Formats: sequence, C-alpha cells, structure tokens
Amino acid sequence: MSKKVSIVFFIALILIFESVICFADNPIIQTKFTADPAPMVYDGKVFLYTSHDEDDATGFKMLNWLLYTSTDMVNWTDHGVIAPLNAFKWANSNGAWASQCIYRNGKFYMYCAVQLKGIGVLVSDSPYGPFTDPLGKPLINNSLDDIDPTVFIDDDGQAYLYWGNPSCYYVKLNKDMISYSGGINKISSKPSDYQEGPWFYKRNGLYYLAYASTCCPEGIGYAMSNSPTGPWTWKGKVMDPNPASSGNHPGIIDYKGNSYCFGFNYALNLAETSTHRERRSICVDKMTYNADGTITKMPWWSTSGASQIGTLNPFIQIEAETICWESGVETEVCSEGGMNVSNIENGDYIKVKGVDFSSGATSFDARVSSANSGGNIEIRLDSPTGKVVGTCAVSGTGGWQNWVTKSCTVSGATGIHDLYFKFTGGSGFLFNINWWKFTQGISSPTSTATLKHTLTPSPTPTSTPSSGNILDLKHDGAINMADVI
Ligand code: FUB
Repeated sequence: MSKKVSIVFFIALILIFESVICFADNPIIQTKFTADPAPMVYDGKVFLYTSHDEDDATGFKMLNWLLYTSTDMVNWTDHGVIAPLNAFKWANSNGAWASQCIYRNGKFYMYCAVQLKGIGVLVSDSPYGPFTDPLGKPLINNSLDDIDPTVFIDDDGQAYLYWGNPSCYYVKLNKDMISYSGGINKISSKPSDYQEGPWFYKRNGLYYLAYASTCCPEGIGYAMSNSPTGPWTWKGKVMDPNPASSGNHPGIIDYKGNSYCFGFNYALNLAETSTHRERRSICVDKMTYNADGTITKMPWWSTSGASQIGTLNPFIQIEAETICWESGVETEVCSEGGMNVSNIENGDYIKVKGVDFSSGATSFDARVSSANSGGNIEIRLDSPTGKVVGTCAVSGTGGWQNWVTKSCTVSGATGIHDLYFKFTGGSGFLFNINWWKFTQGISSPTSTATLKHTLTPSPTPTSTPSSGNILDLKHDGAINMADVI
C-alpha cells in the first residue's frame, strides 16, 4: 500500500470508528445517570423503573426513583422522578436504592430498597404514580442485607418477594401485597456466585433467579428451579463481569416476542474520567433461551443496544423527551404536564431512531419556549450532520415555561430514517421543547425548506431556568474505548 493510500485508509477507519462510537445507542439513557433497571411490561408498553445516581455522586448518592417508557426498545420517553426517597417518611437522606414495580388488582406496588433502613412498599393507582407509602414503616427490616427487592406473582396468585446482599431471602406476600405470612426465609441453596440484585421470574413453567454475581466487577449469574421457593440450581453466567464496570444488576422481560436483559455499565462516567464513581448507566440487549430453558450466555453490553421493534410514527404528537441518544441536553418538569427537553445549547442534538416518514412530511410543529432569544431546530436525517429537511426557527417566548407552537415546512423526508434535531444559535441556553409532530403529505424532493412561523406571542418574562432540575452533566456523545469492551 502506498503512503497516500495508507493515510486515506487510516482516516477512513477513524471516521468509521468515530461514527460507531458517537452514534451508539447503549446506554439507553444519557440525560441522567441511572442504575438498577426494573422493567415491567404493562398495557403493551415497557415501563422501566430505575434508581438514579446524582450527577455529582462519587460514592452512592441516590435521592429518587425514575421512570422511562418505550414501545420499541430504543426510543425511551422520560417521565422524570416517579417517587422521591422522602415518599418514605422513615427513610434516610441518601439511599434510594434498587426497586421493582408490579401490577395487581388495579394497583401498582413498588418495592424499594432504602439503604440501611430496609425495604419499603409504595402503592399507586397508575404506573406513572403518584406513589404513597401505605405502611409508614419498612415492610422488611430484618438485617443490613435488606436491599434489592424483586417481586413476582405466580399463576396460583401467590406473590413472592426475594431480596438480599450477600444472603438471599424471600417471603410469601399476602394478597394485599403490603404484608407477608410465614416469616422470612433465608435461601440455603443460594448460588455460590450470588452477590445481590436478584431478579425472580417464571417462564414456561420454570423459575429463574438471576442476580449480580460476586463483586467486583459484577457479571450476571442465574439459577433455576422447579419451585418458586427452590432449591435453586446454579446454571452459570448470563454475562461475564467486565473490568471496566464495577457493578451490574439484571432486569429481565419478554416483550413483543423477544427476551431482553437490562443491566448497567459506567460508560458515560468513563467518557468523562477513568476515576471510578457511582455514576452508572442502564443498558439493554436482546437475550435468548436454549430449548431446555437455560439462558444463552450474552457478551458484555453492546454499544448498539437492542434492535428497534417497528418504527416510530412522526405524524402523531411525540414528547420531545422521547430519545434514543442525545448530546448535551437535559430534561425537566414541564408546566404543560410531563417533562420537556431543557438546557439546549448550540451544537447539541437529539436522535430519534427509526422514524417512518412514509410517503413524506410537509411540515413540522414543535412546542417550544425560551427566556432568551431562541435559536434553530435543524431537522436532519441519519446523522447530526445529515441532510437538512427543514429548519424551525424559535424566538424568545418570554419564559422557560411560556410555550408556543412553531412550525416550518419540510421537504425531502420520505421513508425510514433516524431523525436528528440539531440545535443551533448563540451562546447560553437557547430554548426548551415540550413536543413535536410532522404533518404527512407528498414530500417535495428538494431539500431547501422555507420557514413558516405560525405563532409568535411574546409574553412577559415570568421565569428563569429552574436550577433544581438542571443537571451539570454535559455529554458529547463519545464513549471511551476502555468502556466499549
Ligand atoms: O444502586 C445501589 C445498589 O447498587 C443496588 O441496590 C445494588 O444492586 C447495586 O446495584
């Protein structure tokens, strides 16, 4: 190879490599550090309850539990804080550890580990909360092992709660789901590599106990049984540990014909520093079973994540906080309900994966606000520097929660694409976005879209960005190779 050809080859390799790193889709949440995934399939949707590592955490600093939902396993909608730690009046100030939520008889029961205090239960009429503590005290307060609850209701209606680190325990929950009978049982057949984070479930008549395997680093191990109370037979590793990742914590579901294993890594922390900090990030990959019910061993979390199920319909109103990958933005509570995307600065972007524009889109609406002078939403296809199919100008609205709808024409968007909103403007925060929507029509093949503003009221400034919800994490979308193992 000549020197010139080698240089071109090398540059091409770097470009390919960078595009793989920058447009990775695992970890699935980038706006916050999340851990201890507890996925629940309900009403055709995946509800992913998570614990939350604060942006400035060095050790464990966990103040609330979060919720994300998805119907395609790649675009996740942020529902914010589902329950604060002080939903338990008896809690300490720092220990909102692992949780799991389950549905029974019209109510949702969320079992939560409160570090050093025990396991509490919260109840709600809706999977979105609000959740309240019916007991006013821990449900389980047995020993300092009392973390990482996992709950399952068997076909005969008997519910079980498993938990513990380093011992593993279970109780039989009563039908009210907030009390138990028969005392606390310690598992004598605990698998030899069991550490913490049990995930208890049943599939095709067989019982599974997956868990974070011996610390540290933690992989995922599992055991199987013919009975919900064991004895448990160790079956091996679902996933080997990885030296780049101290912890792990399984959450396993079947959804739309596939099986998925959730866990976490430290990829976003490692993108900032090689220093270990408890700033974790939830990942998901597809998992498969062998004919005898054993689990096919998975590699460490991929950077590509699970494949998308179907496509996203852009012709219905989509919450802006429905994100596959982002760079730079944050989310906060929205005055119009739910969450909005915030902290948008020049050069930031959001990726929404697998959007089906079908025969074409003719216009784009976005619900926006700005206490500054706004900026532009560049609507691009397939990459943050991909083809521009429209540009929506946002001007000041007089407040970060003063919402108006802005529109622009769109041309050249047909078929299925990854959609990128690339944000441009001056310095500082540009604007917020609550939701967006395209209008379907036959798209013109040209890519020069003209601007069309439909609503431009400029109310009196009423608010400044709320610092309570602003996170100081600023991701650039790059992941260290050290973590891409
Ligand atoms: O997130 C706090 C603790 O770290 C969890 O309870 C454990 O499973 C480990 O993931």
